[in-house]
Amino acid sequence: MSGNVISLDGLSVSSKDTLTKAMEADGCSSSACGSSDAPEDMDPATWEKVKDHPCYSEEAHHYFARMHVAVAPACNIQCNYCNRKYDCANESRPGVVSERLTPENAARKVIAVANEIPQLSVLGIAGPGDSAYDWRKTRETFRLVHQQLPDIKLCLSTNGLALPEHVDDLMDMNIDHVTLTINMIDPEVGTKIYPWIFYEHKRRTGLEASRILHERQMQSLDMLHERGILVKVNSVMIPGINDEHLLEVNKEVKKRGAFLHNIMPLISAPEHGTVFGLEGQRGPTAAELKKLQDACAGGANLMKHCRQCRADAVGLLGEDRGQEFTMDLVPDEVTYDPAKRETYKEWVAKEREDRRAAAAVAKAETDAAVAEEAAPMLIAVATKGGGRINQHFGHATEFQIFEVDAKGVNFVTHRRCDNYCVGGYGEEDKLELVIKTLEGIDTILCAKIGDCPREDLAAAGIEAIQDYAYEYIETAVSAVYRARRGLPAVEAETA
Ligand code: CLF
Ligand code: SF4
Repeated sequence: MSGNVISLDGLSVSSKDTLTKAMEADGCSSSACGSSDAPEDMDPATWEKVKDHPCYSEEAHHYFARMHVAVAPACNIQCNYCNRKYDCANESRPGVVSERLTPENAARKVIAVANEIPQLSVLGIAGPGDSAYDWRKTRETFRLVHQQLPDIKLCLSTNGLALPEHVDDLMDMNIDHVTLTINMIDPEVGTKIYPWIFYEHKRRTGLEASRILHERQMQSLDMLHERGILVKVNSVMIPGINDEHLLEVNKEVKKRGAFLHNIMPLISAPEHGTVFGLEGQRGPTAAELKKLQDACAGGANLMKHCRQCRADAVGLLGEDRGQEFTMDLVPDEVTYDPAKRETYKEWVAKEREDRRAAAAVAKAETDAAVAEEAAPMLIAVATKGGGRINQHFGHATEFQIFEVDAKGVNFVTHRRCDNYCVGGYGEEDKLELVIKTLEGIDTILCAKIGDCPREDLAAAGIEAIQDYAYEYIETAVSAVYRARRGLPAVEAETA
């Protein structure tokens, strides 16, 4: 087996330590949202905007982290899936936070995180209310952060109702990533999602509320697109309410120039205290979500690696290190030290080229050797990031799912599961949950796995393989596929 062990060549000793620590930090990383396009698939200016943004580039999410600061508590609409009073550190969904920050504290926290997490590339403001409605705080936070860390990308997420008034400010601040949450383009559908909005000093309900919201969202999208700001549209998939309608939304936002469309499953439970949760409105199954995503092929590019982050999330997508950076742990005085981030960026530039080259070799060989009609395989991967198979099965709280066939290896989605192995001791019921999570999966690739879980997985028809530990995901997935099809192994070049 060729060993593509992560290459730290070119880093100083202290930087290697930092990097190794970062790569081995607890918590699972990765999964996906963002364009899967590579530099050759887009114009250089767009690539420059997305290449280090973990949400806008599927490739970047293996290497770069985002953080959110919860500076914008006020919101101007009510969504039936939102209750901002609910807070649980183990809960991970938009609108949920543990502590709200002033712009000054937020800027201090960003510096503290940037000094500790070299992967940090983006600061996002995603609530816990609406970043455009609570604009004064959002703008001041961005101003303070940009003053001290000019290379951090600024990003915001909004429902769009208050955005048109602030688009010129966005241009002045060089903000080139905005997420608009658009759940409908038909106000009739909107009446089932939004009980009210607050607009022009007045609370509005029913069809009037949804019509105004729709018009303002379309206006926001048009204004951003005209100005060259990349727009990602987030839509919450709500079975029986807007699931089929989201096909129309996908077409419309593509027509209006959205860069990406991120269709997210509704997260709904009675204990969240939301209208939908209390009414028993269910979220979609993984299969329903995939069916909708497949049906959207040909429309706006889909992001499939979204982790539905908390409004105070910190770290690689899929991990949340927010509890390491609560304000009581952030020093009163922090000075930004760019050295670690600069070293990390240099390392990533080399590493992603190596990875791309290795994946291209594997793909070309597979294309040439595998019959078109060969059935695809679904392979789950345990990873902490870096595009490598580098996580112990028992430590994985989610798996990245790849589909491989004669056309190549593609990231499909991530599946979350409980951490069945706590403190090194397996718990049978949690393993059962993991096995359920992996339904339909043929093979799992991980850095290590014990005999007991391996046997239980085998009994469920899932083969667990640790022979590709620390190799690139795509090359390993391709190798497994070739082996299953009885094709000779490809000796990929080592990094
Ligand atoms: Fe945050 Fe959103 Fe910016 Fe990313 S998240 S404001 S674009 S920096 Fe990313 Fe999190 Fe999904 Fe959002 S994974 S919820 S898509
Ligand atoms: Fe909650 Fe966001 Fe909807 Fe406001 S726009 S109600 S913060 S989900």
